[in-house]
Amino acid sequence: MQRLPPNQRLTPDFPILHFGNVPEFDRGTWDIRVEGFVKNPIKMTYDELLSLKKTESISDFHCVTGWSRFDNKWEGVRFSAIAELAMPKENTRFVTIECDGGYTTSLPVSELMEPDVLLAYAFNGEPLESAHGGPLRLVVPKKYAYKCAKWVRRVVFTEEQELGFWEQRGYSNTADPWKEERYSY
Ligand SMILES: Nc1nc2c(c(=O)[nH]1)N[C@H]1C(S)=C(S)[C@@H](COP(=O)(O)O)O[C@H]1N2
Ligand SMILES: [Mo]
Repeated sequence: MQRLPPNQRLTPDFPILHFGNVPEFDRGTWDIRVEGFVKNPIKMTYDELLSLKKTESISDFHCVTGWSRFDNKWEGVRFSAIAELAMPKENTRFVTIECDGGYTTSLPVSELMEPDVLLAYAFNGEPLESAHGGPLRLVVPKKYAYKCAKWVRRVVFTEEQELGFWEQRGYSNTADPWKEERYSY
């Protein structure tokens, strides 16, 4: 199978791409909230997050603007492990991810439960650089990278899907690089 999705080009670099400014990280006050349609809403400090079971996952990264980067070594907590702690209610089918700076994206719960989906706090064995989303970013290898939200602060389980930042601006909500789902029209 071809490893590069259609009309992508491989880059050895790691471009930095985002809307707005890189937020400051204060380890003492930072927290991550997991709430919405869950039985057990969670608020965790950075240290509490690091105490959860750590998972390493090597995956490829595909930006909708056309670059792809292979073999990214992410470390963090599996999304499924976070969901297990928060215990989504029965009718919960979607998740909105909210970030410092106001960026959002959303995905079906089923797609986030894949074992390669991480809330990542380290990259290549080092704490994740703030420019690349540190202290915490979502990694969803099977989607275009605008689903890989940087600076995640809030994970909200919902019944209906809320469209994310780029999804409200004409980008595909399903974002499958293999089907070249770039735009919503
Ligand atoms: N918070 C936030 N996350 C974001 C974005 C953003 O603008 N804000 N841009 C997305 C897009 S379009 C891409 S390609 C990747 C880029 O990640 P990188 O800068 O680590 O390469 O971040 C994604 N996550
Ligand atoms: Mo992107």
